[in-house]
Amino acid sequence: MNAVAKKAPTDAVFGLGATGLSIARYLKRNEMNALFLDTRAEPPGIDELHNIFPAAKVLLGESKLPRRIKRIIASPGIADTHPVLHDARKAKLEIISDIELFARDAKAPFIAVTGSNGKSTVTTLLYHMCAAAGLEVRAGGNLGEPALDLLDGDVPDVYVLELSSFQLQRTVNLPAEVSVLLNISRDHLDWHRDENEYRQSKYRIYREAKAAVFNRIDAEAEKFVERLDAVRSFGLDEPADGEYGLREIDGEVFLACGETLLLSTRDLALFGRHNQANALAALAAGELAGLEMTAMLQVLSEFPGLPHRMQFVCQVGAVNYVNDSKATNVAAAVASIDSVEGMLVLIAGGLGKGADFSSLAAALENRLRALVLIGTDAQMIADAVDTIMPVYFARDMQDAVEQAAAYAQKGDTVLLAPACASLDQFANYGARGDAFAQAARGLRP
Ligand code: UMA
Ligand code: ADP
Repeated sequence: MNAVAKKAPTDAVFGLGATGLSIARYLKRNEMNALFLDTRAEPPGIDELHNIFPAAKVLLGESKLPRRIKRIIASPGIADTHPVLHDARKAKLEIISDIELFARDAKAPFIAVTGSNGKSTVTTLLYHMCAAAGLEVRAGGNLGEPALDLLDGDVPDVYVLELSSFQLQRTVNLPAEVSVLLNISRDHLDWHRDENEYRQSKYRIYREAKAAVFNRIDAEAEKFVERLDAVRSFGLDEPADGEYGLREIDGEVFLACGETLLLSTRDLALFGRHNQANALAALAAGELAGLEMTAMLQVLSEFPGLPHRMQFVCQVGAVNYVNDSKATNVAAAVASIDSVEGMLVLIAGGLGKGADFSSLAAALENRLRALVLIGTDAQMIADAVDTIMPVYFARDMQDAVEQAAAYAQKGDTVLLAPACASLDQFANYGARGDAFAQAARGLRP
């Protein structure tokens, strides 16, 4: 054992999922030690942790604050109400996210992206735009590759980080080169104390930002960016000078900056109105980051979107099957419903995270052939949309797709847009989308 390892650790790493392991690797690279804890008896990262720190002290299933700890680096999935974090706050310990460590150590500028919906799409667009403009770029954070892993290896020209409200809430200093807040709608009320706390954690992205992109429909966001010189807004209305928005000329709709037409929405590879907003936000952020417009427009004309986001799966018996498993909250599901033309059979349900499902009813009015519900909060959705008929319940995804196929008529779309998290029935939204696609491809015309 070396001298570093012998010292009692003063850091506790809470959570042994993807983030916890990236923190362990980061501490190892920096010759720091820590104590590790996870509420589960068999957390997913335990074997990998032992590879990184063979002699690590690990407390499993623990709900007591370890002694002699000065700081807790907490994984995003653990809510602030957890007794360990509650006691840590009482003891005035520092509680930080992996993003705080990233921001302290990053040797290249970073663009930070948050929002209730569209984060992954915009983060990925910006990644491709930076690459197309000739920059060395690495992207991650909530997107998948944990932020601290991005610090391993050569320093790029720029990082692009997708940030969740959980990560932002525990980040003290975030001096992003450009901060982007796409939109805010109700979500994660099973983690945040209330909607206001959730909103404030999103606005937090602007606090130390050097430049900012905000959505024009959010008047509160505008107040947070007033102090900055370099600000761009985006929206789906007509843009004023220096703003990003949509302009209609002879029935054709263009992405535009002020009076300048940039790209016809027909040439945008992404699909749906919400993705026009995402494209505009990415252009605004790219401009503030100094990217060339031609390179950015090229990306917009080619990037077809990420898997499980409005992904066409197949056509069976003249019915289209579309996988939007990533629509994990109500606003996202409404955006998907609005993006589909014609009548639809909607498959929804899962873990509702304390959502209010009533706005689904308005979006589905005169559009719905049938609603097929799955998962824990199926009944809650049925109760909230009781003006909508007909509603059916399914045992699992296979059953849901088979029922949907039976209710769909020629020309309809069967849309998976669950408005819920997947974790009651699947490992993640990807597994849910795969189950939908597999069931749809297995249908007989
Ligand atoms: N958990 C426990 N006990 C623990 C620690 C975690 O039960 O001691 C549970 C959590 O409650 C949660 C699950 O384990 O249900 C995963 O939590 P985690 O914090 O360990 O998650 P990671 O594996 O580190 O993944 C996290 C993000 N997940 C969450 O914030 C829940 C991933 O975003 C992200 O890609 C990854 O860090 C790398 O940065 C996923 C996500 O669902 C895609 N994010 C939410 C969203 O987008 O809506 C915010
Ligand atoms: P996030 O990373 O924030 O979850 P994604 O880019 O993965 O966002 O998109 C997830 C889902 O959210 C999409 O499948 C779509 O249903 C919806 N969505 C995407 N962008 C927007 C937007 N700008 N406004 C509303 N809904 C959106």
